[in-house]
Amino acid sequence: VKLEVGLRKALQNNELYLLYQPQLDVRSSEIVGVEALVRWRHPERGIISPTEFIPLAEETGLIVPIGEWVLRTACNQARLWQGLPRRPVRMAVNLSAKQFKDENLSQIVLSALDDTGLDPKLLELELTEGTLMDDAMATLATLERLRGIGVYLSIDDFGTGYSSMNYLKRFDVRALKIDRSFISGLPQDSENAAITRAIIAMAHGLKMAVVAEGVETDEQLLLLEQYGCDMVQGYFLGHPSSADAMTLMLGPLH
Ligand code: G
Ligand code: G
Ligand code: MN
Ligand code: NA
Repeated sequence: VKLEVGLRKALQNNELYLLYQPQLDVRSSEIVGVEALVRWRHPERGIISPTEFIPLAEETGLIVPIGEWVLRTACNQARLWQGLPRRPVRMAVNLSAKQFKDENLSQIVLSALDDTGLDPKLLELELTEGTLMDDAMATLATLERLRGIGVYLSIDDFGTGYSSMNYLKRFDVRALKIDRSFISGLPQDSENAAITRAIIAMAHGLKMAVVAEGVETDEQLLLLEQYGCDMVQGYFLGHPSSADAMTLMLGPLH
């Protein structure tokens, strides 16, 4: 209860902030995207992880205003990076189920894009299998509206939920993010290797790109390159970092 009271005030007290983790294109080794990850600087308890407060935000409905703040802050940052003398980076934002089911979602996304001037194709919305499959008919309509805006859609934590292949082929989604639990045992774990290869083959067959999450070693990166994985994200490529640190990492291309 105490944490909930604090979370209600966290937004107005400026206690939330975003970190950004790079996503690299495997072939070019360039940073092609970043994922925004929220943190809470609690006045007494210090930094609180989203694994602790996002579920609370979901339960209380606070996820809607918090999610809107995340979206606007991330779009604003991406708009700044859009002006760098290099290829612009896509900004990935995690959407929770409550946000996805909010009837105002497309309005919220549109106004975040309009107010910041960010190119819609530079905004990626990450959805989980659970969010998408819960009410697949409603999902089809929502995805269509979001695709109409021109944003890039991806499925996060892929492989950990319950995806219907029948709907997967009908969802207009651009990328699958392989959950890090499948990557962590590579290259030794032959079962995870088989699953990873199968997800990559399926995604490519459906004309989707694949991002491997949780890449922590050069061996994993090499293996994923051999498997034809398109993009990688993880501590080996870069930890979640402040906007300033990420600006330095992005730098000019040449
Ligand atoms: O950054 P970290 O690995 O601690 O994130 C833990 C979990 O919190 C991940 O599942 C991540 O998707 C989720 N998360 C991080 N930032 C956000 C956010 O802005 N919105 C939502 N809904 N989830 C987030
Ligand atoms: O569920 P989602 O994929 O959005 O979660 C992203 C979370 O994964 C972030 O909180 C981030 O801190 C964490 N993360 C990112 N890279 C790595 C990694 O290489 N290893 C581990 N263990 N966690 C990672
Ligand atoms: Mn994510
Ligand atoms: Na994930």
